[in-house]
Amino acid sequence: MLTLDSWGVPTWGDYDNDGNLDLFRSQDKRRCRLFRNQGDRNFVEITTGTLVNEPTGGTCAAWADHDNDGDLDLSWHASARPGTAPTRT
Ligand SMILES: [Ca+2]
Ligand SMILES: [Ca+2]
Repeated sequence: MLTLDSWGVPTWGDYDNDGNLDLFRSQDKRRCRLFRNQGDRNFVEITTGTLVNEPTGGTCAAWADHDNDGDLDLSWHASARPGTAPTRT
């Protein structure tokens, strides 16, 4: 069971191109979380890499192939910090 302690947006995308949809969960002002679909109804949390190490978290996210290279890219709006409104891709 997945428990989360902040609001955010779940979004599905196949980040590793294995044919199984993976789950990215933005979390406001907390580290975002990425779960790799094992293909057998089980998910494993990915805890390393840029997608999950943004300390400010994010409020919304979407997968798309922004640069047309055939791989999904993820954009999310980072949680507000005083004087900034960054968007990560
Ligand atoms: Ca996948
Ligand atoms: Ca791409």
